Amino acid sequence: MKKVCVLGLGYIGLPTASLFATHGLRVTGVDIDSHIVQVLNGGEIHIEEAGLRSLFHEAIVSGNLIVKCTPELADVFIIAVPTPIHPDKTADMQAVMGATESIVPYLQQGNLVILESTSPPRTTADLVRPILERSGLRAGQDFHLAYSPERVLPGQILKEMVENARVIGGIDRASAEAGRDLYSAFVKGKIILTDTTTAEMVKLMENTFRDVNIALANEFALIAEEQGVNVWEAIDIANHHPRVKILRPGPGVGGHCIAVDPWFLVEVAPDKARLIRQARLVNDGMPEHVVEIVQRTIGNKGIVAVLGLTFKADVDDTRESPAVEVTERFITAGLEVRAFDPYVKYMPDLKYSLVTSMDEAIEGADALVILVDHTDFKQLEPVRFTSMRGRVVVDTRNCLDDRTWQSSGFDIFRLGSPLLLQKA
Ligand code: SAJ
Repeated sequence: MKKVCVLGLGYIGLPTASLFATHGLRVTGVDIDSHIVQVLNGGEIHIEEAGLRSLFHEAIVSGNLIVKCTPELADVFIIAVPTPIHPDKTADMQAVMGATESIVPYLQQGNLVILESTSPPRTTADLVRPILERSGLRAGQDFHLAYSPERVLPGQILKEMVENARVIGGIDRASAEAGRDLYSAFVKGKIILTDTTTAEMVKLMENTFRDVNIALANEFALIAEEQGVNVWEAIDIANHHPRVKILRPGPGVGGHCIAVDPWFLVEVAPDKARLIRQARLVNDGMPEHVVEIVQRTIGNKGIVAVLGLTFKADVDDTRESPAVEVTERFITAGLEVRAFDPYVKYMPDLKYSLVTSMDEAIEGADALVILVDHTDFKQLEPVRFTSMRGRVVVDTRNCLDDRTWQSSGFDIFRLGSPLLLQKA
């Protein structure tokens, strides 16, 4: 039975380790954070993801998964650690370097090493390979080396990890094939083999494609506001064209992937990546725009009830969330904030109050601002909001029905909507 050592037990590493373990491989899950290791060894999980808890339990009960702080001898090493960005928007490769270095003492002839972390082009060949070769072993000759990015959608990780097509880039053909043999233990989607740098580019291109297209939707929203057009209606009509699929505008782009990955292309090709950089700036400008909308309605004084803090609908993840940024900007502008999100019970270091019910958030509020289109928020009825002091509602996600709210005496201001003009 093959033994796999998975380094990094976060949103990608933990499901990956659990899937291998429940498909008959012996797995050692490694995380340098002793708290995470302690939680996992206590039978709990430290992240929320549909189906993960039961899969992890199954893996532990099978006896195939153990969790510890340091690597050990194995046939395969998988690196699934975070690659955040520095404040200057360059990639922070510390975790990848640290994880790679930790493998070196355990690397043996015939091993396979796979990097899964999203990384700038050439990372596997130019950063990971030289570190591993400090062992005295040569990539391609003595051990296999591959890059295989994870492309799963938070909220659907387990399903997509199994069903999505998977790209595996090898330092040579044998490395790519070794990767394919490994992942075919649980991957049902097509497995496509290529070289390491192509696989790195593929991952970055996918997320950049989405970022640029969201930026386009956001730019349309800004133009529509000025032109007296409801961008949501316009997008809906345009999307009837067989070759047009415009995405949704919103308060910005969050999460640890789409708001980050395009910068890795800007970093390696600053002169070429002009559109990519501009798209990032458009999306990063949306939180400020939302604050301006609210300021145009109630000025810089008053209580704002914020609905939604996560980076997107129906997840509990607030990392790089534009909703959090908007809320912090309200505080800086002098507004008082009461925020409610059914998925978020606790956030450290808050400068505003995170309340535990919607009623608490709205009581006495001058404005209601919807920042996330959680399913729960799409059926909101105005009758529930009579305890507000004001009647201003700012909908940044096109959740509410204008007519219902207007006929109940509310002023609806929708991102990308002409109503903004009428009230200005
Ligand atoms: N968003 C919009 N408008 C849209 C779509 C999304 O404003 O029309 C916003 C969301 O609200 C959110 C952000 O974009 O703030 C990102 O959300 P997302 O659902 O587009 O993507 P993520 O970050 O959850 O997951 C992405 C996925 N990549 C692609 O769809 C190309 C996923 O497949 C990747 O595995 C993941 O990044 C990753 O880990 O890289």
